[in-house]
Amino acid sequence: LKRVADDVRTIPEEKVPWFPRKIRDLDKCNLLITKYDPDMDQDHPVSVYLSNIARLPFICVLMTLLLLSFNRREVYRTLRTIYPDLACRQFLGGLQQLERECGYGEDGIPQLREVSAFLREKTGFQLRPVAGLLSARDFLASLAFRVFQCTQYIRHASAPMHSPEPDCCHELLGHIPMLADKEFAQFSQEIGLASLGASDEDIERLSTLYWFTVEFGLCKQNGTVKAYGAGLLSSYGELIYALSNEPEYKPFNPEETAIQPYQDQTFQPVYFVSESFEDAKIKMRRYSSSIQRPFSVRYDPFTCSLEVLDQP
Ligand code: NLE
Ligand code: FE2
Repeated sequence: LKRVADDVRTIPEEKVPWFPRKIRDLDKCNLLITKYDPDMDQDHPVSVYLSNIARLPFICVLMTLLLLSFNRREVYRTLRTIYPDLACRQFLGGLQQLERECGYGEDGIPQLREVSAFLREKTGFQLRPVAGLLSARDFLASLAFRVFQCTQYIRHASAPMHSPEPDCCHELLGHIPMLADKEFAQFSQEIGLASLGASDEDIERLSTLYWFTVEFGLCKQNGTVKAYGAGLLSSYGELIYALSNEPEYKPFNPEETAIQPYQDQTFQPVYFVSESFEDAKIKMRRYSSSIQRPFSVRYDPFTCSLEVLDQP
């Protein structure tokens, strides 16, 4: 989610970039970023996804890595055995509920509608299918409305343990259990609210923060470091790596984290560790309130719309 440069949709006469005000406006937050030219790079997983899999309806087949050669049960089982040691408490709680209520499991085939209904009951988050990678601005904007835009395609069967792009395994295993947690849901929405109408530079910093928290965040729990980032929780390879002695750890500090360069092709060389969820939330809130905008926004959960105060 670092695709920032080419995704501004500024209305010429206005200084503030356009942003959605009603949940319905999210129909316009659909700017897709093409990172690979399918004509140039026929073998890249994205080309394969886009050429066939993404066109399927949202049959959210959990871990359908077995597409060609891989055993989905094996993957679910492998990840499932390391979760109790490496995943944070909130994730484990969410996953257990999803196993009970939404058909998560070695043989499970969770459906978008079911999982979305589950999340709405837990935290008010809902899922919305998206055909590919969204621009950072559009993706973050949807979080402001507690809408999570989910990819539908499935990772390339040749690399089941780590996919460079998000896919439905990543959404279902990495993000959904976390979004069932109230505090985490709030954290996610607040990043979204901070992004509305922000400058390109602020969007870049917020998406970097999103990257190192929601995607690759670590936090301390009972004196041990655990994973809460979805990019880790959906990748057996990187989850093991992130909690080994190999990578560098830095304390989560939004000012510093926001400008840390990152790449999205392989494991991260550095991870940011927060003292707790609460701590991350407080620091993030402080950071967000320092972002300069000529107005402020308040979300009205009854109408699923924003009140914009002190408009220019
Ligand atoms: N590396 C993750 C995975 O293999 O599931 C996806 C990361 C998406 C940002
Ligand atoms: Fe993600």
